[in-house]
Amino acid sequence: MHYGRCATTALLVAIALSLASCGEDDSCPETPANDAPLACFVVSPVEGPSFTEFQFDASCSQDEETPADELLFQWDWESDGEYDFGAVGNPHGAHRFEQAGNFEVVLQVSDREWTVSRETLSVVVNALRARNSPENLLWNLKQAYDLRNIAEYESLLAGGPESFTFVLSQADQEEPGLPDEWGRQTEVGIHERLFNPDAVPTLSLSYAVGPRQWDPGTGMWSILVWNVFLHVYGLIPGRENEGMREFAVDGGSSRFWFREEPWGQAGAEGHVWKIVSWEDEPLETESPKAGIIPFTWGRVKNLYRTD
Ligand SMILES: [Ca+2]
Ligand SMILES: [Ca+2]
Repeated sequence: MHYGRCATTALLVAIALSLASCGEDDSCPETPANDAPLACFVVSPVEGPSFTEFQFDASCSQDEETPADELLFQWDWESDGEYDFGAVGNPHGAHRFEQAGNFEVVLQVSDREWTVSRETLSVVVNALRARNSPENLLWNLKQAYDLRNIAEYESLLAGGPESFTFVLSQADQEEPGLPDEWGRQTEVGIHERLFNPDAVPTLSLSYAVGPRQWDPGTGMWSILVWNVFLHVYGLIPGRENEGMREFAVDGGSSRFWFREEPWGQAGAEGHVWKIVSWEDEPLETESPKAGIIPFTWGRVKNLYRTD
């Protein structure tokens, strides 16, 4: 590890230490240099909902002097400076993040001289949950609004075009021009426009989730969401000349029906739940805030229909 020259007075000592080549020209051989390892890893997936098990593979790491199975791999999942997991010779790590956010995962690779290198990769934990319960679907539905995540929204309704139906409330159906119901493609098309931040700069949704109820009529579970507050401020397709308009659902409620998919779709993760239909309930109270007209969820969404 040092590169000094032998002093002449040290020559005999050096010979006594059997450093035979440290001889006639008064110079010691250089101790072979130890290069730092190359820290390298891949992660899969790079993005996923909370509790996704991210798999980290550092087997692309290498070192000139230390065999791969003697390298030490240590992981700091959230780059707080404390290594959370590590082992000699095992380049594989796995971690689940409970909280949503962007995490910088740090890998430190040490060779047998304890020379280290680090590599950092980002993973994104989004606020979505595994679809293993109706309640999680309703959580994800709200997140799809918050994140304007049309892919998640569409996927939530992915029971198939025939199996998803949105039914308007009786009050809505009495409005001229409103259909009795619409299907998945209409629902998705509406949300492509609602989630467009250029057309709708302000969009917020909140609701309370009630208990599961078994509906023997349909053979499905249903859940009433209540205290629905949906606030939309934006341009309405076909009526852009009116400028930005403000619409809100203020204390509405809707009922969702769910179907549990059989084994196979979700593999080892368990059953997957899907939203089958969604029925708008009439507003029980008319409670208009100043400047905001109360609407049911369906009527607000109907503003963004273009078909
Ligand atoms: Ca090395
Ligand atoms: Ca840590």
